[in-house]
Amino acid sequence: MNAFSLGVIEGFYGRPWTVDQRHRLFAQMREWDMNTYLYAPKEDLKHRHHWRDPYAGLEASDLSALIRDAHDQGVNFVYALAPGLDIVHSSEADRVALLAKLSSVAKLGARHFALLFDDIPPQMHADDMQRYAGLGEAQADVTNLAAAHLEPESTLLFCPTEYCARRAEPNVAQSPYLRALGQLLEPSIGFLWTGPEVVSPEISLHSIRELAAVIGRKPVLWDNLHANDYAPRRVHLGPYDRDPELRAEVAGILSNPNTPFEVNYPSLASLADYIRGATDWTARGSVTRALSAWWPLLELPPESDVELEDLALLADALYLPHIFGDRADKLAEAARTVLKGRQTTSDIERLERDHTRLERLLRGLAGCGNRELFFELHPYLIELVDELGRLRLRAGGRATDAFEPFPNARPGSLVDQLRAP
Ligand code: 14T
Repeated sequence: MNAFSLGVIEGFYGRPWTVDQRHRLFAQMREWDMNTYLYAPKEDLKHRHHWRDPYAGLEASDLSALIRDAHDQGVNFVYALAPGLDIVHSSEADRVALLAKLSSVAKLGARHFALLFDDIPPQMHADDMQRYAGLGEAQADVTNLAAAHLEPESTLLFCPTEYCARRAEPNVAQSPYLRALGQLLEPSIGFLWTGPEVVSPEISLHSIRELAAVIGRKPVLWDNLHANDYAPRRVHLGPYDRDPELRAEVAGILSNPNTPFEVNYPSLASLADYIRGATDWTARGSVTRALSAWWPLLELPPESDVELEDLALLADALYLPHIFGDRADKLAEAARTVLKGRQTTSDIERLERDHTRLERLLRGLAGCGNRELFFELHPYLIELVDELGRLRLRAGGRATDAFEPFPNARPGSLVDQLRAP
């Protein structure tokens, strides 16, 4: 792809988004100036486990309507196929099956494709070992075959098995696998990469330049910063927080976000904001802009007394996989003073104020028009309100018995932090 690819990957394990959610996503993407949607839900059987099977009936008509809608909204619909679980790269039957599957999806309207080889068994089939020096050679061969088969205006993305530095053997610079791909993969094919880790807290410019030198092109970032499919009972409402200079080092940024569709507005709006951003861009400013833009979509009743700052507090508590936002850090600090019996007036005030904020937000959202969003956020709000309520009693000296923490708080969650001595 020539233009910078910016957008969304539906690429997680677990329940895929609904047809209706995807239609709403495309409309939103147009507003965000996002141009790429990568269809890769792990649990669509015809995407991965049964990759050879064509779509039929309702599935086929839904997919074709979706592709049309994406293109109407100015979004390139990229259909990803993940044949890696059991493909025999040298098998004529499998090569025919692969091309036939791509053609069948092209018939439904798709112009852009991806082949994904992530999360597959590392062992090659015995037949492939006869024909190829390694897995990189085998994957490059079938991917080039697919590229040659597609229409001239089509594009192709490739996701390697070593899709982050942690998975590169022995490392990025010396991986025979990545080197083979760099040499063999047609230059027009895009190369997906998640950074140093599967979920990368930071992605240095140097790490991307090092990879680019090996693969002979700038990678397209498959960013799992907001993904939550690996962490039940966690959701990420924080900003897209990366070095602004990263934009110039990659051929695109695609976010594979939270599995519950409705909670993804802040993360995706913030990614769009990051791309638009000037050099003085900050994560903090971006999250504020994203939450303000989200506000009307919550459909709060007119009599609601909820404040934007209440929502900002929740977002700071459910921030990013590795960190909390400022407000949540300060709240956790105040909570710790209470548990040590050393709270000052300002600690108590903060606890009371933040407890009040989250209570008000819980009540407000309970009456909001965006029901799905309320249902997704409800468990997190209950947990926080409950824990803060008990801390508040304790801070006021009204809880004489031992502090009973919220049962089963997820380790690392703010609720868990609030009771950490
Ligand atoms: F393709 C890759 F770039 C990628 O990220 N693959 C999966 C992805 O579908 C998933 O949503 C994401 C976040 O959980 O990570 C990859 O899946 C994994 C990663 C692991 F480290 C599955 C199991 C793992 F142990």
